Amino acid sequence: MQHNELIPRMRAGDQRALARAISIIETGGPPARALLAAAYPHAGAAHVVGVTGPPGAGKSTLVTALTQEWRRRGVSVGIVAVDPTSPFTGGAVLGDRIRMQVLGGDPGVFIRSMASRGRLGGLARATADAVVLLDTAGFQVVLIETVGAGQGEIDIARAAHTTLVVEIPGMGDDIQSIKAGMLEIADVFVVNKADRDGADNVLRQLKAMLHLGEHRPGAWEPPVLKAVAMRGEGSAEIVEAAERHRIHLHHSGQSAERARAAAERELSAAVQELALERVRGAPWEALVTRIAARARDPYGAALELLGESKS
Ligand SMILES: Nc1nc2c(ncn2[C@@H]2O[C@H](COP(=O)(O)OP(=O)(O)OP(=O)(O)O)[C@@H](O)[C@H]2O)c(=O)[nH]1
Ligand SMILES: [Mg+2]
Repeated sequence: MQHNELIPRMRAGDQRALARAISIIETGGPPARALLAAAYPHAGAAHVVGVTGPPGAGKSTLVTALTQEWRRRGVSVGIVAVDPTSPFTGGAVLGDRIRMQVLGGDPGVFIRSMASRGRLGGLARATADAVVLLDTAGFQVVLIETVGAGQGEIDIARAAHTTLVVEIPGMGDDIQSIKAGMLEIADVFVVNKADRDGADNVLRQLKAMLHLGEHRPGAWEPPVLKAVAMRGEGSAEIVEAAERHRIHLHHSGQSAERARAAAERELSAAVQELALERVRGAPWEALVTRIAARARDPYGAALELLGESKS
């Protein structure tokens, strides 16, 4: 299959073409950029929903349940499960596959696990580009599952229009598992595993935490919703909250604002990636050695690499 055939094919619903295209962008480099350039004008219609939370919170189970709910409503769903762990263990990826198996065989669903393959710019870049491809392929909702562990994952979540933060009872009485950053990015809180003791406690604490923050009139108030993802309970309310949030973004003008902020991040990341790629030649290792030995300073070395004279 020629590269330039991939975009029309995946837009016609060919999932093999889409899988191939995502592999190309995972690898990165000029073929990835050519593909993305061809895809970009077609993207922008999907509702991108991030699902993040601590390991084992039931994110994959929830993603499966939400997908089933959206499918009942006739909405097509593309899923990107991001595995920030070692590409060699594959454990989480395998778990996701098994968990999401029930979705197999539906042409309105596409599932892809992403692992870091050493692409410059990392997993966050590859994920953002994969989302563009799913969007281009016509999926109306694109779900991104990430473990809310570090800055990289928060960056991934930031690329979403709507971010669901999943919490569970039994992580200690206080919800310290919620990092400040997570509180900021949450548009909807989901207390999953509500079949367990302590769910109402977590619910109350989250609501109390949210009330502590300042409330501006007309601002979005993140709802706190209970779920038993394993049994699909709460899925309808969560899907509805996500859709309400999307409408809020449009009516409040935040859609346009966020699109600009995203465009700025994209541009800045692209400049970084291209600049790095351009200079990753022979002198790199030698310069690193010299900088480590304080025989060279990083800015001077960077200017030299970029071919500019020192000023
Ligand atoms: N009791 C209970 N268990 C659940 C519920 N939802 C998921 N689980 C279980 O929690 C475990 C972890 O579920 P996953 O969906 O793999 O969780 P995850 O957050 O995707 O995990 P990682 O991707 O590895 O971080 C599984 O054994 C699920 O069956 C629920 O609502 N109640
Ligand atoms: Mg998972």
